Amino acid sequence: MVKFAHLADCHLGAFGRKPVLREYNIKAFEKAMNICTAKKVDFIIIAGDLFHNPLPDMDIVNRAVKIMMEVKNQGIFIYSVYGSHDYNLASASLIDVLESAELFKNVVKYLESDNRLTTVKDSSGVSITGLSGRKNRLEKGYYEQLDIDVPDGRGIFVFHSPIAEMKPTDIPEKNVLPMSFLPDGYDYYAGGHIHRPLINKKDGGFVVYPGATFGSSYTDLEREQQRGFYIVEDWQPEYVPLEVCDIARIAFSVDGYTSSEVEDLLIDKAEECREGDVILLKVHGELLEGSPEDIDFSRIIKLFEREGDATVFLNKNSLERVTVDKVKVQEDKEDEVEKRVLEEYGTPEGISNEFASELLQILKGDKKEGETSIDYENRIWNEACTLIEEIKELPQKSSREKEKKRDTNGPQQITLGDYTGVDK
Ligand SMILES: [Mn+2]
Repeated sequence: MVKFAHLADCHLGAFGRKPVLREYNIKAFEKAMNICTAKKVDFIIIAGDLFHNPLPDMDIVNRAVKIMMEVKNQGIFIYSVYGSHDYNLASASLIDVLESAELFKNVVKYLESDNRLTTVKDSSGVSITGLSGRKNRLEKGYYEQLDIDVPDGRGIFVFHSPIAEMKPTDIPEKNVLPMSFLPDGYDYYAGGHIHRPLINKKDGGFVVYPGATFGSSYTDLEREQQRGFYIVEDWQPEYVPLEVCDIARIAFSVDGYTSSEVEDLLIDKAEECREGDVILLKVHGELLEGSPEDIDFSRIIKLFEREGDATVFLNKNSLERVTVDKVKVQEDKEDEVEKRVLEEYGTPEGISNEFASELLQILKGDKKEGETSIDYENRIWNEACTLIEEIKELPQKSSREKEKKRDTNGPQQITLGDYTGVDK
């Protein structure tokens, strides 16, 4: 009777600028590997996004290698595919390096020349076939032309893509793959990419997303859900929860309060709050009077931290000052909406609509395949600075304020604001 573990989306190295969360993340992985060893699984499948970047920090790599080495020394093999985060088109990814070191086996045996996907056989007799995930669902083309040697006997298909029939509502519709894309004839479909546990069936086989072992973004942590992986015994998946810390989620609406009232209320809340190793504090809504800058958030955070017993993450992205005048525009295209808003709302003195629109285009730029978050932020930042430099002779109130803000708070401000989607 075969027994294997199925994990995905470990994202080791995520929360690069938040060491406490980065540590919980790798702890969750370590715990999962220890459970796999204790339960004596035959092998382990990691369905993509083992690492958060194609080339993660070396201290994370070192820890991950040690953890996986122990598993290997118990005679347990790890099989993996690339995820959208650890795939690197331009050069080798760490996954390739670790495969060369025989720490695990990449099961994507794909021959580009004839779109042929072959299978890897584990010593238990189970065949494992895999296909990687790519950024922006570039793997879709592979599925469309795929030619697979469906294995005789028991087989597992490993993939890293969102399946339309299992898609949670907050994942965008575009680029999901229909379940019919998954090749027929497998006993188990080991999925990755969706960061929450989901289970379905295709013919006789289970289609499973174990979800993230911890999570890779604040959005992940904000979701109240289980975190863990599956152990599949005799083809029946059983969920194994992983708990490494208590997360307290506090949402506070400022609607109807002035900025000074909000400060007092949050201080009271902080004094009452006694729970959570990690506190996600979300302050949202529209102030009755005053501006978000009037609120002393650093003092509030210190109080919530309870002298270091908790780590606090503040999200005040949807906190607004008293509305000036809401602009109403109705256009079909995104570009047209932006253009109309700029026309109607206007820009600060000395800033032309053309400049504002150019800057907006830069700030909206997508992350490139294989680009790390830090490289991405730096590139966008540099492109924006270049544009700002170009019009330096003009009065530069808004851009200078921005520079000042960045100097004092560092790029962390940007990361805190990163609430976009599962896989950013
Ligand atoms: Mn992922």
